[in-house]
Amino acid sequence: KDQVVVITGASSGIGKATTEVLAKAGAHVVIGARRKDRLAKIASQFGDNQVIYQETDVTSKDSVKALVDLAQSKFGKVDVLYNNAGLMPVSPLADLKVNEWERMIDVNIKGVLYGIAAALPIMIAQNHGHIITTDSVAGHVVHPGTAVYAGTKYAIQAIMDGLRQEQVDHHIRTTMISPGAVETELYRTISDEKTREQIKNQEETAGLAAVDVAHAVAYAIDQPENVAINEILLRPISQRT
Ligand code: NJP
Repeated sequence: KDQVVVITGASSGIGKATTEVLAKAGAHVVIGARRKDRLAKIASQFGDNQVIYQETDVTSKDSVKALVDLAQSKFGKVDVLYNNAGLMPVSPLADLKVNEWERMIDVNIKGVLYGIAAALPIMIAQNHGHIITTDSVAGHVVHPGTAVYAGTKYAIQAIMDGLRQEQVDHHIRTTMISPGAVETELYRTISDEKTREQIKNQEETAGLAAVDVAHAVAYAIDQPENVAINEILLRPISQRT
């Protein structure tokens, strides 16, 4: 398929796996993240110009716009934007890790808004598009320690449903991919060592593989144009909450 897909947070985990699944199926994939060496390695698995990359920091709206514009200038259209970059430095509110709260808001909420701002004018002009974001089971339930992280994912639920309702006339589909535990590097963003080890152990024994989530993304993209899969919620079978 000659679809053009832009993915943020593609240097590891879900973004990397999705890049590989979609590129293997024939899509042109434009990938961004801060770790350029990782992006280069992922792109090098594929033939000329199938996967292209650019160093991207989603906390900068210019940086996100430059990534989306690269797809448009290189391939002449943007069919799908997948806002996937995210951080999860969870901790109890009373620990007052205010800098980490701000980073989660900057990446998990503002980063997604910058993606929407970059892609929407292009998709409206095309009268066609698909905006996907990685939300979470944490966009539906909160636990002690996850208040701010869950808050960012709840916020995305509102933003994406607003986007959906506003853009029906321009045929822009929206999808939230909402996984439970996935075995990725996300735990490295947790500064509290005890919590990090707890979560890491849980994920190592029971998490989904990143490629399982990638297949959910591919499913949403592969639907006929009039079918909008607005959310896919998927947990490893052993995850209760
Ligand atoms: O984690 P990881 P995941 N600018 O750490 C990038 C959600 N989720 O795949 O910049 C640009 O392997 C970072 O790249 P780099 C989660 O909330 C996960 O699990 O090079 N990119 C890397 O590519 C998140 O939204 C689980 O460091 C930035 C990527 O983000 C999404 O899944 C459960 C960036 C993170 O990859 C992908 O995370 C769940 C920035 N400023 C939801 N900051 C789970 N793993 O259990 C970070 O419900 N990135």
